Amino acid sequence: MATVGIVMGSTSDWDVMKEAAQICKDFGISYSARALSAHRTPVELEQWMEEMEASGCQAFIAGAGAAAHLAGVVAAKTILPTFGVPIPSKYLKGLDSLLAMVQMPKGIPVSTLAIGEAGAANAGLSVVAILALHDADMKAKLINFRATQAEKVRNSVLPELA
Ligand code: RP5
Repeated sequence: MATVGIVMGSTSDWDVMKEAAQICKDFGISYSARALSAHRTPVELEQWMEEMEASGCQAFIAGAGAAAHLAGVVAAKTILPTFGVPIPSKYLKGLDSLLAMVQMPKGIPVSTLAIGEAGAANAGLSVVAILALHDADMKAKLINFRATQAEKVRNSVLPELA
């Protein structure tokens, strides 16, 4: 049983998508991460999603690059919240991925985050926020995360001019 399903179009996406997995780990949320493609392995993607839903998954995070339709396909197959992470692509640097994900037609939403690592981490944090709605322990962890982050900024010191 995994609470979050993290899927990406290729193993080459893992360097970015591991940020989402790290957030899940840090907050004690179980996850299952797989490289499954909407166009290379559509049957396996559907099977994995069915297994995830049957075992209590509560949200999906999907990362893909270039013609990044994976998150849209995932969203089409579930009513669970689906977050999309645009992966930086070789030639268009992820702008293609971002536009493909964020321009979903009305009716099947993909909640799309920023391109790259920040987007992947924020997808994880978005799932944390959803779980925190009905989980006091998760809510406390998220408040503590924000406080720690703010404290780092408060304590930061800019370098002196030469
Ligand atoms: C997309 O094509 C994947 O999500 C990946 O970002 C991109 C390149 O895949 P590989 O050629 O590295 O497998 O489907």
